[in-house]
Amino acid sequence: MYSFRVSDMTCGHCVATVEKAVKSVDAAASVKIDLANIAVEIESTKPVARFAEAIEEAGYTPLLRG
Ligand SMILES: [Cu+2]
Repeated sequence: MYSFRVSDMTCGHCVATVEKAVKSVDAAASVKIDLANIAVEIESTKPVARFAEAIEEAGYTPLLRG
């Protein structure tokens, strides 16, 4: 599982945008977003860099945790 902190994710719209970005990399990915903790957890077999890139392209700043 990949775990990111996305500190500039501030509302439900951001959550939807980040989720869409994740799904654009892997439609089958399982994504869990906790807005209160600015946490994005992704379960996928695709490389983590692809998700970081997609979240950046959506206008956010993903920080890989762990
Ligand atoms: Cu927002």
